[in-house]
Amino acid sequence: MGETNGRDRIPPGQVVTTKFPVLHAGEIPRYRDDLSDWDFRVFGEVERPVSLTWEAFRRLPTREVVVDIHCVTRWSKLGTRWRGVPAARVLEEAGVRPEARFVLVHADPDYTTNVPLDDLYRDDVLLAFEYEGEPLAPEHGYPVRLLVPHRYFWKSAKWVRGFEVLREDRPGYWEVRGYHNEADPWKEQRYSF
Ligand SMILES: Nc1nc2c(c(=O)[nH]1)N[C@H]1C(S)=C(S)[C@@H](COP(=O)(O)O)O[C@H]1N2
Ligand SMILES: [Mo]
Repeated sequence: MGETNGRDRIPPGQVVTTKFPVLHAGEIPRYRDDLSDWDFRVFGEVERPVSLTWEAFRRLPTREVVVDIHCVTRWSKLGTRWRGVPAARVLEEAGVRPEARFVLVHADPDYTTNVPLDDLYRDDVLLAFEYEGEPLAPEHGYPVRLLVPHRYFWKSAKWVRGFEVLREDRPGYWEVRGYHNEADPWKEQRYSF
């Protein structure tokens, strides 16, 4: 699938790779085998702040998506297959307040990235736990990463641990360091300077 009609699937300035580069700041986090030290929190502008255990998270309905991903360092990967819980589903657990507009995504180790709340209601935005039919590799975000395929890949936080629901936008780790707030690959929104 990936390579057919590849041309119009490649945003400006990107090069297709069949490899899967690994990029992150800090060390790969390690979790207990039973993931008893893992949870997923939804907090901030919500009716019922929640903290989902691994078991509770895995009871939620899942979906599979096949999407193209685009890294700001200029590689794109076509037709990647992921399974996960729709991000919208965990927001539903917490009940988002009507004033909310943005989400600061929290991840290990001390990583954050910001997205508009509406992004998380898209069908292909997942809290992904499988890549190509296998659990995520530690270096790609095991046990769970956010997948936001319509924005540059730094918004797809690996080792994701929570959504902080906000009324006002708050820039994340790379966004305060000069990466573009919107990160739309089709508009080449790479940096803010
Ligand atoms: N927790 C965490 N997630 C992260 C990062 C990070 O430093 N920490 N880096 C981001 C960046 S800059 C990129 S390009 C992608 C890389 O994902 P990959 O290593 O699976 O290709 O992860 C994103 N998610
Ligand atoms: Mo990146």
